[in-house]
Amino acid sequence: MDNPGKFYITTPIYYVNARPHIGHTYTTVVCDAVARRQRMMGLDTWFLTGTDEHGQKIERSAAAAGCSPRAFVDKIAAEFRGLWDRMKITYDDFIRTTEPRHVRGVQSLFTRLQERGYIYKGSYSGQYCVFDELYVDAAGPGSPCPECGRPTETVHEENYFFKLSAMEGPLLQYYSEHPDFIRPETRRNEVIAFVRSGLRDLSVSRTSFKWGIPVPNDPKHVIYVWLDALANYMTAIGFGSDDPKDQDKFARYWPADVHMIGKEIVRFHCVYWPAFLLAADLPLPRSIIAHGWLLFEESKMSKSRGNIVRSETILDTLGADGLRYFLLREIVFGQDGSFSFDALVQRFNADLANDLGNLSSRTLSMITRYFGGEVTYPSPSERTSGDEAIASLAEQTIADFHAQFEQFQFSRALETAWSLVAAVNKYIVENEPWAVAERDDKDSRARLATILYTSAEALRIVTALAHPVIPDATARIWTQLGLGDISHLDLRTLAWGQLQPGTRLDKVEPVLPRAEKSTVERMQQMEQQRSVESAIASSEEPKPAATGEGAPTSSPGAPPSAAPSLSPAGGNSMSTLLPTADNKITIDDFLKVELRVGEVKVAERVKGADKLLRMEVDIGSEVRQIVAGIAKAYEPEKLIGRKVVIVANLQPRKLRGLESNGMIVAASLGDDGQPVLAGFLEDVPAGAKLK
Ligand code: ME8
Repeated sequence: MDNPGKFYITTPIYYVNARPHIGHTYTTVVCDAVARRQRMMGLDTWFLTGTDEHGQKIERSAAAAGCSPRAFVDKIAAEFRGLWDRMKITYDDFIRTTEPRHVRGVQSLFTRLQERGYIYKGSYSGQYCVFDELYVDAAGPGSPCPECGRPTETVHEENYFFKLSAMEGPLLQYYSEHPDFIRPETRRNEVIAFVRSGLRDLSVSRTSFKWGIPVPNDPKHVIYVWLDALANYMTAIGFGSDDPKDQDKFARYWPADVHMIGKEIVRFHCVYWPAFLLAADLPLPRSIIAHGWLLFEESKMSKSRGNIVRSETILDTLGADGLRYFLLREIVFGQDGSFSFDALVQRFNADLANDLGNLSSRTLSMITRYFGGEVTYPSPSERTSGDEAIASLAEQTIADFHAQFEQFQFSRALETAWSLVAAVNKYIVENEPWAVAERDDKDSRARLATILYTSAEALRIVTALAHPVIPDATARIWTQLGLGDISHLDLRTLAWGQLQPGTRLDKVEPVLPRAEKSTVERMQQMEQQRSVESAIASSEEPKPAATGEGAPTSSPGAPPSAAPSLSPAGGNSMSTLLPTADNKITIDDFLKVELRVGEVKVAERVKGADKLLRMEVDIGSEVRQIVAGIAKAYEPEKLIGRKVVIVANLQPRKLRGLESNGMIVAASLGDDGQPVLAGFLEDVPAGAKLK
């Protein structure tokens, strides 16, 4: 039944309880690069992404934001989609679990499992983690969830159960017969150990909330979010539809070739999902590939830790190619990798602006200058060993790049391609075409033509290979090479010597300009601004006590969070605001805090207190004296005239005998809480209120 010429790849469907960040972008870019390349390799490719929109977590986030779940999920799903469009993600479909096609498909899967005797009714009394939508065994009231550390809630529910215990043997047999089903090997071993340790039946319905897909014929229950969510991979391509066109599509693409996921959701994909499919007698996906985490300041970047970086910040400064290249080149696929703005800008400048950008602009402008913009004719007889070396390195690069990319070794594949770029740049320097051009004899002219042909042909090959990763810049280089639309390129036939002499170049323009030194600072400011905005506007939960977030058996265990947090510098924390039982404050509580823009008029050190600065801050209606613990991070002179955010309605308090009337808002970084003042990119007048 399988169609060998097709390739179906999926990302996880992302929760819409908060906005996307570069962790989500990472998985999506990896899948996009793979999908683009498979299309260029002639495969009938289908690339699916989407959003996971049901469950109590989302119901509560919507309530906290003061809107209906429907309005809430519509807004965040649109943000994901908009971001993927800006990132040049070529998804073929975007599934939302609130769509009728999905609801129908999930109900059909549920009924199928029921009819085959794998679902029965029972009851559960015990602890439940709302965040992970998980029942927690052997935990007393209020005890923390072993996955995320948040307090569990006690529930008594009548539920439908899936006979997961019956799937232990079939799963183990499947893993052993399909060694490539779970990759990498470490994850496979963890999963096998987990299943061997014994499986208990799984509750697959909930009555404690409403925001979900009703169980067929028993609408008091909604279907467990993970059964709902996992089914997206099939419902999006027509599972559960009566329409023959949908049925054809399902037959054409199922089973998926790759489910790409982060390592924290391995258990759901490698145990529950195949168990549901085996029970339903449906084909299993070919492979589930779990990558590592993007870390920021040593801990997993996640919305709940509050240490996220938004892709928009990078898109606004470096563009999609810069972020795409960095994610695939810098992070060794499968392992955890750190993100930093410094590393991002360094990579961008070194590899893209300098290496590829220079190769492209110098080669194409010399062809324009010396040969009127026509690709040159290499001399057939007088090839030097240097010319030969570039040609054979290029052939080797094509072979190695393909093999490495196929193995998901993106970083190595790009390293391979950039070795060719470096070799050609060196070749150009050594052969000095600009000096050869000075000599006006026939041999020199032939030599110049060969050097420029060799450089242009190598540029063409790197451009073709890198296209799935940096689609924009490569499409422009391709056009400038006179080759038209790169989307027609067939990667299978890529070989040395295909660039036709005589081809007319298009207008030559720089494609990858260097990022200025100030880019890092600009990005940091933008992130700061965005985190102030989202701390104020968001419905995101406060940070939990950090514990491991985990894969099946022993959790991979993130270290305790060293995440930056937003707090007023020098004292009280915002989290002391009237938290309710679930650690949330109401909008009314929030509105009690008066946040205003202030302009620093005077700033000076406080004698005998090396951390404190005394400031006079204009908040529109008056000038306030504020004492803040930011002296180690900021020179007083540099603060004069700076716009800051202050909490204006705090009771005055005395610090070193000085009355402080308000607090300045700052991010607090690292273990020593180094303050970074919140600010604005646009000009805002002193006194403006934040809300
Ligand atoms: O788990 N580093 O959704 P989610 C790398 N709805 N990848 C990261 C990351 C990080 N710091 N943070 C997130 C869910 N990701 C479920 C999935 S699928 C049927 C249901 C990526 O919004 C990574 O792919 O929490 C991870 O598995 C996924 O986003 C989790 O997204």
